[in-house]
Amino acid sequence: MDMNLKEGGIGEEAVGEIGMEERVRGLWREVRELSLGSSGMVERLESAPSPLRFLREYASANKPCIVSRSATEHWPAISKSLWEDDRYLCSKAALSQVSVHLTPDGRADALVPLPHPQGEEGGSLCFASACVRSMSLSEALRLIVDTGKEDEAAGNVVAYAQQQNDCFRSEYGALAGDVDSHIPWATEAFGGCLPEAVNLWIGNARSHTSFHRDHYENLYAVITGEKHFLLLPPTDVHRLYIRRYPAAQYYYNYNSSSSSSSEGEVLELRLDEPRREVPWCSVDPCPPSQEELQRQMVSFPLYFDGPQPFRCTVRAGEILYLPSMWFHHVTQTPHHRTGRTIAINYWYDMQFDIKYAYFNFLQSIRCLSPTAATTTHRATGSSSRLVSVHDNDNDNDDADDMQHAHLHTLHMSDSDSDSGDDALLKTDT
Ligand SMILES: O=C(O)CCC(=O)C(=O)O
Repeated sequence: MDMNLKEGGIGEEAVGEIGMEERVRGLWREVRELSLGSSGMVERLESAPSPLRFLREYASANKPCIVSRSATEHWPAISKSLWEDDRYLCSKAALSQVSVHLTPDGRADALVPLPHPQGEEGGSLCFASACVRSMSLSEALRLIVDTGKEDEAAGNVVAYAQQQNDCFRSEYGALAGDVDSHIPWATEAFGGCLPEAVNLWIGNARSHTSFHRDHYENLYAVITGEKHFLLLPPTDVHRLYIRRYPAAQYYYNYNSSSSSSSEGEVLELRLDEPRREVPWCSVDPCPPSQEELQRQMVSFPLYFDGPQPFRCTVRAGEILYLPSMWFHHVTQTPHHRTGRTIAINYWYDMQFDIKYAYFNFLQSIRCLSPTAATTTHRATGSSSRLVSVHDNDNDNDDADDMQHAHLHTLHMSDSDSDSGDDALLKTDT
């Protein structure tokens, strides 16, 4: 293991900005090696670890792992494949109303072009939240499959059931007996506290989740289909160019004469009123076009020229341990017959400990040397400052707000409501 301690250790020379960039790059290398070793692969465990092993080798080390299907084989949702059966789901949860997130392209809680661009210098992206509709589970299941198809019939809408407000224990209570209510070895390792939230995710091939991080320890179990994760350790924070974007939300425009959606309605993006901003990761590793990829590669060299993110696929029955504060980007391959991916995740409170303090400190420092920054600046031809990941001075607030921004739509039960969720958004703009 090349720990690079000499180069990365406490140096004798003063730590100038150029030295800082090199040191931060050294930190990326060290953490990668410590997290995943030389294989660069997320470790797979054949069976559920003991609480002590999980605590020592993974949770305390802030290191991801995937636990094999043997850990969930006793769940009826897995052993009897209950959630592959629409008739079972619909009869069991006949009275359930569930929240479905609707976007034109499957990218909710993501950066998209501003509804009314304000010129090149004003920035052209905003942070878009989905239009959230409440509907019966049978309607939701049908919509998710129909809108996953890449053909005309799908229209300009993608449905993803991904309410993250403990929805499994509220909206999907009828299915509670099909899975464990918590992950016993994780609960014990985390001091005996039950999960803070348990969420269900029902998506299709077009549903994406953009790069973000959560202040939770995440045990993420796939029930049907597959989920593909890109993972970056918290120490790679500078590589994602967290910046503030105006917040916006999709609404249905019933008066539109367009017939681009199957119902003759069209999703319209509107900036939030009053205006507010959300700090979010600028990098999109799977942009919608080649042109956009080129733009991203020029604008975000620390991501595209740096070490690859860890990639892993979580298959049906497997559980990914996604440590708190790790950045993740998620796509999915639906089950070949049902056309859906279903996953459940258990969010446990994280420890706000010394690691958290270190991560926040790291985020608060500038990483790119002035030379590199000038090069980047010229390459993009943009007047925006790329020296630092931040365009304001209050970096630790950004760290907190990104999590809150991710959650903010998720606490609303009805998208058509304008009801505020600002209590969750502590943006200091
Ligand atoms: O499954 C997804 O699309 C995203 C999962 C996620 O972001 C999470 O569990 O925190």
